[in-house]
Order: sequence, then structure tokens, then C-alpha cells
Amino acid sequence: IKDCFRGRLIADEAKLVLGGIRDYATALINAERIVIVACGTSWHAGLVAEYIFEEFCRIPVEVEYASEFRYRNPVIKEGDIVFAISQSGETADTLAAMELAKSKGAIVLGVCNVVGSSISRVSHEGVYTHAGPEIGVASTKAFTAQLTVLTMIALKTALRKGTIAEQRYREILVDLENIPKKVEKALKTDEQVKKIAEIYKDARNFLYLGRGYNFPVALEGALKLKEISYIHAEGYPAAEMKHGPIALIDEEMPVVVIATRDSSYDKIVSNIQEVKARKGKVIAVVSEGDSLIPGMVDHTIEVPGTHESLMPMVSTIPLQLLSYHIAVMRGCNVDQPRNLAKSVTV
Ligand code: F1P
Repeated sequence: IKDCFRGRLIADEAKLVLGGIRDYATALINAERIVIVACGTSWHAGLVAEYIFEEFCRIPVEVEYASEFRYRNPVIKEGDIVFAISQSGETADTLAAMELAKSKGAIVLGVCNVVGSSISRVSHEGVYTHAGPEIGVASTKAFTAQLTVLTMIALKTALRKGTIAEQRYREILVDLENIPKKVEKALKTDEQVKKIAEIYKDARNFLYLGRGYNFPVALEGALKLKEISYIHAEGYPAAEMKHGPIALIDEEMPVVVIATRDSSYDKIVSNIQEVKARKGKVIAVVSEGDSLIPGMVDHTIEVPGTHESLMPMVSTIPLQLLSYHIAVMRGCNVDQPRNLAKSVTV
């Protein structure tokens, strides 16, 4: 284990933000760009990280499916920072992408859950998420833990770079410390989500929409439903709806809209109006106390508010619950979905 992450196993990441990547902290601060490689849910965590790194650190970020990156000839320069994110630490595509990046001179930093896994060994340095074992195949708490680690790395980097004011940094850190309580509260939507699941469990398709930080959440919500309920679901940036998916909307189509209070709130309200005008059934995830959206939609699920960059950790919870309940009601094995492996090692 010492060899994996250079002995910097960190027990409490909240206090030792860059504890796992100290040797490369300066390289990260000076990076001209960051590339993130991952698969599935971890790739969605990478998308959130893109927004966070770009907003706070002003470093350009590209997020690549490891399964594509490894088979093409990507432009990687000596000293580029490549983050590899993986729950299992064994995903073959992610490992191959890391090896490719390393062969081109990149600094490869791992974010993974399983101590001593292959990905931790291939990383130059990295951070363990310590989310505990995922019981099922579909990644859930690993997603939240990946976001926590990546947010802390981005915030600390931004502070050292001087791209975030100290006051703002501290405010977001306080919000981050309050996330566990908010996640607990979001989990209390369980009974309400179960009732919604009962209504839509036989739907053939679902659409998930989000903007900004909630766009990757829409993708993740759709993936969870596909993985464990075998219902076709598409996640889309809400603003892209008018460029195609709007044609799918009718009274048969449940549309899950992640519409928490953030800088794109007014725009997502317009998107909800567009869906309702076409008779789509809207299930909206909103911030506590929202008095506008509940009057416009078919179902609302309230979650506690937080800084918009941290919202994915909270807003993803009811979507995980929705997939879970629909899967159970359809008689699917939520822990071992058909055709899926916990570690995709081929
Ligand atoms: C990536 C992943 C998971 C998904 C399933 C298949 O795994 O796509 O996100 O839920 O388990 O593998 P990992 O690299 O994060 O372990």
C-alpha cells in the first residue's frame, strides 16, 4: 500500500486536502490543462470536476471516456495532468488510458476507492475516496466521495493559485462540511420517491434534464435507471432539448428535471414550461422552499440547498432512490444487474 500512493494514505481528507498528491500539487497549480479519464459513473464525476476546476482554478479541462481515449491518438504533452477516476480501481479501459497518458509524459493522478487496486499502483500519486465497499454493482456512494475529493483538490489548488478569494474558499468549505447532513436529509425523501416510482414503474422511456452542475446529475440519474431497472433513459443538458429530444415529449414521457436554485434557475423554469406545454409528465428535484416550480409540475422532490458546485452530491440522491424503487418494483436484482460487472476488467 505504501508503494501505491507513496505512503500518503489519508485518513481524513477533509483536513488533508492534497494529502495524496503533494509531490504534484505545484504541477497541478501550474498545469496548462487537465484531462480526466474515467468510465460510467466515474466519468460523470469527472464532468462535475470539469466545471469545478474551470470555475475555481481557471484551468481548461477535458473529460474523456477512457474507453475512447485509449484507442485514439490523443494529444498529451509532457507534464499534462491526467486524473483517472475509478470506484473499483480495476477498470481495464481506465487503466489502459492511464498507461497511454504516462507513455506520453503525463502526470497521472488517481482517485479511486479500493486500496491497493491496479489503478492506485499505476498512478503517480493520488487520493483514496474511502467510501467503503460498494455492495452492488452500480456505483452510488463512490460518486459522492469522488466529488468530495475532486472538489477539495480543486478548491485547494484554486486557493494556492490565487483564483479564488480566501473568504469564498472558506464559505464553500463550510458548505462542504455540511454536505453529510444534507445528504441525510435528502435520503428522507425515500417514501415520497417510492410513491413516484409506483406511478412510473411501467414507463418505457425516461428523460432526465439538468443545466450547469446539474447536467452531469441528469446523465447519472439516467444511467442509474438504465443499469438497475433496464428502462431506456436519456440524460440531456436541458438547453439542448430544443435541438432534438423535445420531439420525444408527449403525455407518455416522464421527464425528471433537476431544478435546484442556482445561477441557471430561471432558464430551467423555462425548460419545464416547454415540457409541460407538450404534456410531458415532470418530476422536479427542487431546493427546499421553492414556491414556483411545485405549481408547474406533476411531482416535486425537495432537497436542501447548498453552493451550486456542491449540489450534485445532494441532488443525485433522490435519483438514485428513484432507480432503486423502480428496479425493486419491477423485480430486478438491484445489487447484481444483468450484463454488468463490478469491475469491467476486459
Ligand atoms: C466504472 C463503471 C461503473 C458502473 C458499473 C460498471 O467503474 O462504469 O460506473 O456503475 O459498475 O463500471 P469504475 O471504474 O468506477 O470502478
